[in-house]
Amino acid sequence: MNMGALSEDEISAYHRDGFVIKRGLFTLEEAKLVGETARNDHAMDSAATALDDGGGNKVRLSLWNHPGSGVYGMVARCRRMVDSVEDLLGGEVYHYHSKMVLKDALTGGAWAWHQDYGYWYQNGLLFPDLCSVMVAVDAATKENGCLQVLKDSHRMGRINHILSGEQAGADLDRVNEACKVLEKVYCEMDPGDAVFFHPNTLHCSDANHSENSRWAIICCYNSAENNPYKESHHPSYTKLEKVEDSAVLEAGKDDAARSSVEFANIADDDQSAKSLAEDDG
Ligand SMILES: O=C(O)CCC(=O)C(=O)O
Repeated sequence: MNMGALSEDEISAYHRDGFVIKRGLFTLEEAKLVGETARNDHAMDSAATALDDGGGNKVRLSLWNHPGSGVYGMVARCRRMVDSVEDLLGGEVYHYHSKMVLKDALTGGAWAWHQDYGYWYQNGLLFPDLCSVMVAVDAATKENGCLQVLKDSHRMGRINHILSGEQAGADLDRVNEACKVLEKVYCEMDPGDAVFFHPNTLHCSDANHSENSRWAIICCYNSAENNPYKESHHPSYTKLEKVEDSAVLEAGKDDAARSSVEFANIADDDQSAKSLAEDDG
């Protein structure tokens, strides 16, 4: 036990419900720093991939595999994040990737119901021993398309995923049945709040029809013992160098380096959704 930011009750809630919301994991100042850094980050903007959501809007995201030493990297590497995830997964974890979801006002697209392990299973991971942490950069509300989770759905195990448009979605018959018996929770969050969720937790979000953007950073971790058996576009075990929590604001002081990170080319590299189309013939 690392003594991360989550109490024993919160850890139990995660295992019971498949997610837990931690209010104020990051301060408003830290969330603002991440938002300001990202909004001025031309590399992030040009690396952003726009995926058709099937409803006339585009989901825009930028992704990086290694956390780096800028502000985004410090968010992913700081103790309150990593120690908390290690407390949830019961041992050492490494950085699997992070992304910024740039859900812009009026145009930001919807995410279909899916499980992260629905994608990652394709990457040679034997066990769903991973965890995603979404940190609100902007306030996330029902109106601007906050994350929705189906409480308890992690107990369903991995569901088949089918390529729809440019996203992989969980088998809709099963999702519809699950929606009849499980509670849907809107994860409304203030900047700096975080939701930790299990890779088999069904989640989605609506398009953003509001005047307010809903950007969020999502850091994903894999258990060190769950090293993939084959190579993919996300890294195999790479030791995660933890930093103190103060490193987030410290990194913001260096204007030249604060946005430093190497973005992945999702369009060319990410085969996990595309391979579903191939599997389906
Ligand atoms: O940003 C969102 O609303 C959802 C993102 C998501 O589901 C994912 O990255 O897997």
